[in-house]
Amino acid sequence: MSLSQKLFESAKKHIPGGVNSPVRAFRNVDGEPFFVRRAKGSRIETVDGVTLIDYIGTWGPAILGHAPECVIHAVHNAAKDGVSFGIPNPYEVEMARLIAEWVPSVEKVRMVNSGTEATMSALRLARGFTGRDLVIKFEGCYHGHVDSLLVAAGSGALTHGRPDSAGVPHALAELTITLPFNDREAVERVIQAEGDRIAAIILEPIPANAGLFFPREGYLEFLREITQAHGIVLIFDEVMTGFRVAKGGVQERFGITPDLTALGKVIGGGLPVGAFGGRADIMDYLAPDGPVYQAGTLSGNPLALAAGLAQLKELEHRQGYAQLESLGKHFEDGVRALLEKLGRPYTFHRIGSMFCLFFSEEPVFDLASAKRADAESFKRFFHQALADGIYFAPSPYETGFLSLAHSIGDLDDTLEVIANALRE
Ligand code: KE4
Repeated sequence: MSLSQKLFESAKKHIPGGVNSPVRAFRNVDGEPFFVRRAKGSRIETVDGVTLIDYIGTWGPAILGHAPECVIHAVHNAAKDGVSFGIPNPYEVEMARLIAEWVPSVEKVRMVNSGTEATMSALRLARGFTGRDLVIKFEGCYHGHVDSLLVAAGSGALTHGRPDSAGVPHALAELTITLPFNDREAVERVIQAEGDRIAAIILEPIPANAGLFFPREGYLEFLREITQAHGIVLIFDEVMTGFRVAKGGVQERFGITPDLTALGKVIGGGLPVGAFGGRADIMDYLAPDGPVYQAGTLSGNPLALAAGLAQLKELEHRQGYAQLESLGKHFEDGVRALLEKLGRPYTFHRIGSMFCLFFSEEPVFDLASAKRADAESFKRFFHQALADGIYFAPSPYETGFLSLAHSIGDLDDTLEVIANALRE
């Protein structure tokens, strides 16, 4: 029995499913998780001494690679002066200024401790600001474990949602309308029917939690226009894409200005951080100035913000986005050449340092098309790649990440492993 197996048996005694977040349990690949001892750069080392090239990067935060010196140094330095205050501290002012500078749609921002808190708070704020109750979300978009957003599509395209998790009251799920992504008519029909009751539309502008797929030409612009016309708050959930696909996220790449943005992952440098921000007239509805309550003991934690600031500054200093694009292009060219050579016309998506290989020969543009990919082929591919030293996400409904620590050699070694895994 490996040490990972022993640890997993022990973990299951006191942790539900043996994990502190479900995706880590490897259920989507009929497997059991390994346990990590340490991580550095592009590599992780398991407790059994196996080294793997990591393409998850703790689900997005490790954009510089694991344990970058700048982050370690910043956390060490900050910790010497105290690990938590619950009192305003200079790191908060600096982080708010940096976010407002990098993400022009953000005039004011509040720090929280996770992406879930960011989207949950943005939703409550939109409801408080508009005085309306309904929200629209999209199938395949994941916004954290927020009750109002763990809602599946109703039976018909127009009907209100039903809970997508036990514990979410029907009465609450009813206030969420879940629509297919990239379907303009569905949005038009709902807004025509109930536009004056809708507080917000929330979406991942590039969905990355059902694999990675893209908005159709003009779709984001359409959502911006129709929400503007009906006084509906447009919320971009950029927890994954913010500071990842560009300094200013998807909204910079597509030139769209949402009313509110949820952020997380990269801005914490691996420590627990989320944020939500946007139009000052909306943000000023938050307590203590306004009537919408939102709070957090560890919000603006000095260690977490020191880590995030160090990571963001290093990213800018190294002109990281140009490098990530170059690494991503090299990887994409390699994968596409492989798929061609092996006669596997699978759908491969990439934007910057985010990528996803669908085991499907069809176009993927929403959850339904993503679900038509072959999950069994993915499972075999995942386990073969892992056996050959490459750690991809243990689910076909996730996105892979490159970091500045991935070398061309890493990518070329990975391409050889992919070729072998595709032949299985
Ligand atoms: P957290 O509460 O997990 O920090 O963030 C929730 C969240 C919100 N919005 C988007 C777009 C997200 O991708 C996430 C979390 N992403 C998943 C990965 N697909 C986190 C991994 C996990 O759940 O363990």
